Amino acid sequence: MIIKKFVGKTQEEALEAAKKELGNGVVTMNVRNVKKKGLSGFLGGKQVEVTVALEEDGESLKSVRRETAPQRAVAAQTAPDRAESRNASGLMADSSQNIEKKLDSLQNLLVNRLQQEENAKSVQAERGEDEADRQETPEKKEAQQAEPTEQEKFIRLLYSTMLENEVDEKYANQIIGEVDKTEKPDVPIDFILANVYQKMILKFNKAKGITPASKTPKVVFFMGPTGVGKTTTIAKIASTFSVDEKKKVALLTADTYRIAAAEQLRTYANILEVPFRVVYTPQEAKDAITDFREFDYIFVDTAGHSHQNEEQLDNMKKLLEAVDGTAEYQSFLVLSATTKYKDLLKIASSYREVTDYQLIFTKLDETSTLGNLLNVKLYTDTPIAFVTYGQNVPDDIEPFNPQKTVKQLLSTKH
Ligand SMILES: Nc1nc2c(ncn2[C@@H]2O[C@H](COP(=O)(O)OP(=O)(O)OP(=O)(O)O)[C@@H](O)[C@H]2O)c(=O)[nH]1
Ligand SMILES: [Mg+2]
Repeated sequence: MIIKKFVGKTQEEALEAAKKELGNGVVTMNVRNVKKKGLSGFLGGKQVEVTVALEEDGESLKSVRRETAPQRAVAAQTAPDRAESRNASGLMADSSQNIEKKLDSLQNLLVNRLQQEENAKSVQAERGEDEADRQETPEKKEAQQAEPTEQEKFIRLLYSTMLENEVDEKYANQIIGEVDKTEKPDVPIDFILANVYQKMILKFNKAKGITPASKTPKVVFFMGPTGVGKTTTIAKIASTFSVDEKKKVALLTADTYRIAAAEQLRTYANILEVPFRVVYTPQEAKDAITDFREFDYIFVDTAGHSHQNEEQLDNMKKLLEAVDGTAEYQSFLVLSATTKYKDLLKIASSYREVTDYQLIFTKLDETSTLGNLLNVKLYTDTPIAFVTYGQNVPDDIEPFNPQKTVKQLLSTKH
């Protein structure tokens, strides 16, 4: 694994430099704002620093082992000099030490827990020993030899932490299985953690998000079960695009099942001062899109469906077909992080029959386990574009941040 930092005026610029140097396979591990060096920094000049990782072909802990603990201690001592050196493209020298620092708190948590479990075990063992024969028996010796190594214990702990966070056993096994167990005896624990962390980030992949149309307008559909937060999410996104990015936005609702639903979106449209229209048929949707052809984005709210209702899913299909050919469109499946795993899979499958989509997860504030984000991503092979974490419009939404989520998936609540 190669870990490097790149700086640029924007995140995109830094990432571009990373891709130029390391290729398109780079994974963003961390993003932070940094002060510019020199006078411009003193005057408040800012830059964005992106830490990326690249997994080399066929890499496993085998290659990580090349750098053993004593070597890394030397690297740590020389790191300040290395961090200062830059090449012409603004690239900062490799500093895997820094990313380890980021993971430190996570590691401390996990190691503490490992320690606690060990202590509990040894107290139990001592109690047992008092009563049992203290003589060394062959069975005892064998048991001692089979004692797992620190690394094995740590991997087990990572695995059980994933399960605690409701990552499907199948996927947790897959991730842990990719960490080469046979080569681990003297691999430092922080490398195992960095490796698992990076593998999980890779699994999440990057969503395209909402992209501009080559020829305006871009029509964006939001679909999903009832009450997951479709309308609220549209309001949050519409606000970002129209207020922050100064784009021309129009809102449509095809949710004609409930009068209140249309009124809810109309209210948001009024606040944002953007046009709004209710469309009752696919043809009306088509006409509205033609009328709003000068707009950058048309966000379309749809009625909450039961994924078992064939007729409603069919109506959704007809709506998309009507738009196809009139304008470029994208679809988002809005799912609540509080929905049961099995139901999420059923919902994701039935909407897949309707169209391709990206995912939005809502109500992250209402659950303490985020395993389903990874589970549904891997089940659908569809990246997550946004997450929402509260009822506040427009604040409680952000583009999906895999780094943050993976840290949560590897964090223990004990
Ligand atoms: N806690 C929390 N509540 C949310 C979030 N997003 C939406 N809500 C709330 O969930 C409820 C339903 O939100 P709506 O936006 O009306 O959901 P919908 O999917 O449009 O619902 P239907 O149109 O009835 O299918 C509202 O009370 C929202 O404020 C979120 O991220 N966290
Ligand atoms: Mg709604």
